[in-house]
Amino acid sequence: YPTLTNKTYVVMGIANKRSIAWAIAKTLDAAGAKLVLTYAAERFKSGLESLAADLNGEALLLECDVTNDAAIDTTFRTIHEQAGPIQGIAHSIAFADKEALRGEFSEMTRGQFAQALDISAYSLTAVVKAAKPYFAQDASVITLTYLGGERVVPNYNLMGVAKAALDSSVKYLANEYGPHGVRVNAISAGPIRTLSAKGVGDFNSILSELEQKAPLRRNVSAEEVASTGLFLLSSMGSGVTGEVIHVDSGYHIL
Ligand code: 0WD
Repeated sequence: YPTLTNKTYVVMGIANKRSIAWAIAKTLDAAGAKLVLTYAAERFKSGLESLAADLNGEALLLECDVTNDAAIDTTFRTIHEQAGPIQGIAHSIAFADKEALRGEFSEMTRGQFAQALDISAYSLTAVVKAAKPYFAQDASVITLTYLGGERVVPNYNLMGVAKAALDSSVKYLANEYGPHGVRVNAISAGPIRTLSAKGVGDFNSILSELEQKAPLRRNVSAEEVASTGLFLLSSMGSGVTGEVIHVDSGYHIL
């Protein structure tokens, strides 16, 4: 592992121990990083506190609802005050009404569309913008995306459109922030059983299809996603920006 001692990393989107963001936090912690963990709402706080107690380092825990610009600004100002320059951010946040993640794509409403795109795509730009004054030199940002944004995956529906917007945002942000020394990349994870995944209709079929057909003939773990995250967030990934790396047992090549 590269050494991240004394470097501050912000991990956003831990709902519980199954969250991909939690695997990323553990991996960064193992590499010696100073962690800031943000959670969406008060109800996640105590769960996160007990998870964070298992980390080697002492993490700073802050509430940050990404639908609220003032909350995002306050969060990043506080992070800078309490933890110094930000070396990296892992954005692992998405939301869509689960009624829009099954059945016919066009049955979704304008309101469901706006909410999903706001939380799952716009929030990345909102976060990067708020962090701009506080980035360390050679900072790195990652987000989590999914193949359903590149092509049709049954039931992924509205979230597919949100991921397409997210993937495109990664490219525009990478281009804008590159001259400031900030890299922006996405990891396209294979299906992993988490709270969010439960919202996707017939998620089990997506898992078994990958297991049967992907080159590696098995599903991926959150830890495998996290180690690619460590690569992108550390100096090991220093030449990489605007990229989507698939951690999906190779399924996307089919
Ligand atoms: O198969 C999977 N699990 C995959 C997930 C495959 C490929 C990509 N991903 C993506 C997801 O789309 C998401 O972007 O990975 C990211 C993390 O998802 P996860 O780890 O699978 O799911 P989960 O543990 O539920 O974390 C997502 C969290 C939310 O949890 P809830 O259950 O409350 O939706 O996103 C956060 C929240 O913690 N979140 C918010 N954070 C701040 N403000 C907000 C918000 N308004 N809304 C949701």
